[in-house]
Amino acid sequence: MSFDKTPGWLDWYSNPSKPTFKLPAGSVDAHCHVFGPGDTFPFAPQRKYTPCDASMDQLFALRDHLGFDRNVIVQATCHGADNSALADACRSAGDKARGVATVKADVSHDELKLLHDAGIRGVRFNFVKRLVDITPEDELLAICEKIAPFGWHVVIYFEAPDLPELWDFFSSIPTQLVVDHMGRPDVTKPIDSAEFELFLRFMHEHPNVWSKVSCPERLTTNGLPALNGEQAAYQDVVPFARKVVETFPDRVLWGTDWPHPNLKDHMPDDGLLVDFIPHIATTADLQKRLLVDNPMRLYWPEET
Ligand code: 0GY
Repeated sequence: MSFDKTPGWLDWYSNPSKPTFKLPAGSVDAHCHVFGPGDTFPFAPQRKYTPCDASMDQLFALRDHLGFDRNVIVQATCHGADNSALADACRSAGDKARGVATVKADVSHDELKLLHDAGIRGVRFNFVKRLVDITPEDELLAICEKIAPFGWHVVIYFEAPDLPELWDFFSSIPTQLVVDHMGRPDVTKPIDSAEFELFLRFMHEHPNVWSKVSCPERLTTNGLPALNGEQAAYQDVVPFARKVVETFPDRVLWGTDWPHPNLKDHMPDDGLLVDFIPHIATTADLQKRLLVDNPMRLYWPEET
């Protein structure tokens, strides 16, 4: 089946630079996606966007080019609850990939077992209204019960203004809970604004909550400033990500977010994104925890 991309769609960067920052051995890109290819793994009828293709082979080539050892591949909303492309990528990667799926409340134990055997270790609950029709909380809690026997965790994607109303529901989730992209802070607000303070309090009060300190290219309002010596790209995001890394060094993860769905003004060079890391994790110890120790503990516990 062939698909027409959403008008204005930006394709992933085909020739990323080699990062200057040398990733620690065993680093994990803990947030990335595969899209199709649409003729093999059709996009879901209920999707809110139609992307370009971004195959597992292209993802694995990027992994090797950037110097990562492993990937955590997150089901993208354009594939709905059909996890075929994700499971195929995880299986094909051998032990070098784990996955986070999207499932419905009526998913069976046998279906979950197949996903587990492919390498899936979590489910994603999405609260971003432009991406999904929101699933009722009772259905999400039913999913939590079904994944419990597998020891999976839950990944949540929401935007900062929605945290107050979601707080109680998130608090009721019994598993480890991983927040995508720091709960999407508004980086034009001060770092000590009530909104970001609430997010930090959420992490303080819930020892089961982790955060991906990913997506500066999505959170920035400056676009990509000219690189200037030691200056980081996406500088307006640096204080936020650095604060989370330094406050919760054992509960942070990092990922490229390749192939970067729904960016509107620019497509990042993934090599430059890797060069962002030492600006938010400023010591070798913090870098190793962010890129190796933490994702390994969550996704490959048998090897830690
Ligand atoms: C991300 C962010 C986005 C999209 C998705 O699954 C998705 O479609 O996650 C977004 O549009 O903000 O993490 O990839």
